[in-house]
Amino acid sequence: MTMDLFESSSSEPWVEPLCDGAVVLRRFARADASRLLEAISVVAEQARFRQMQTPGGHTMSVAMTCCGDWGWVTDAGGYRYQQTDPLSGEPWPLMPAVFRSLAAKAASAGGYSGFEPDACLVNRYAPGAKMGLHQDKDEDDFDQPIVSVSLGTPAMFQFGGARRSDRPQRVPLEHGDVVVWGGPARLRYHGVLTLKQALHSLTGACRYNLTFRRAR
Ligand code: MD3
Ligand code: FE
Repeated sequence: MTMDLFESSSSEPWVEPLCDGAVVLRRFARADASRLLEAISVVAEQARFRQMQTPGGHTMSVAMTCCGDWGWVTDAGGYRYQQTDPLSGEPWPLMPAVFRSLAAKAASAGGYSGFEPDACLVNRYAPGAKMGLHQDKDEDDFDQPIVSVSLGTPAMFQFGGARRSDRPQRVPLEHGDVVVWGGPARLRYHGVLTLKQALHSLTGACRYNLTFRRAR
């Protein structure tokens, strides 16, 4: 096989710079995907997926759970991180080792060495679910990056500017793609368009997204 043919058929991850402070690590998590999905099941046995209420009283279409020292919640009282699952009153499940190591590996590859997340939000999208444009600003230190891992069916990510009114770019995200957001990209508006009907061999009709954060 020639080098050209070899390269064009390679399934090795590749890097796509998105903007100053953000990179997409295409397929970076594929080799770990089945272990990550198994770990999601273990987390969800202890803290089940739930559709939270926004402070305005709407039910989110995305189902969520959390693991690590801090979990992100929303209800009539607002958006916040807390150390216990409001459904059980128990601490959130421990962050699985495979989550921790992938997050650190990806952050390093994206230019942020020494990333030690204390929170992981696990989002589950069924067909029809979406996430409107928002900023992630409930964390204490915006100098810490966020690492996001997509698993399952493909989604169209929206990536805006510093203001909600800045017209967003569209970035397709598929199984195993990892995005590292830091520095000047950390507070940019972002969201996910309505998930289309599709099937993935490991997740069925669902898309999962893990976001690793340093909450405190
Ligand atoms: C850009 N999740 O959970 S991850 C979220 O696919 C969230 O479920 C989306 O936004 C999802 O808060 C998108 C990508 C992402 C995460 C954090 C960011 C993009 C970001 C922070 C700043 C800029
Ligand atoms: Fe977000």
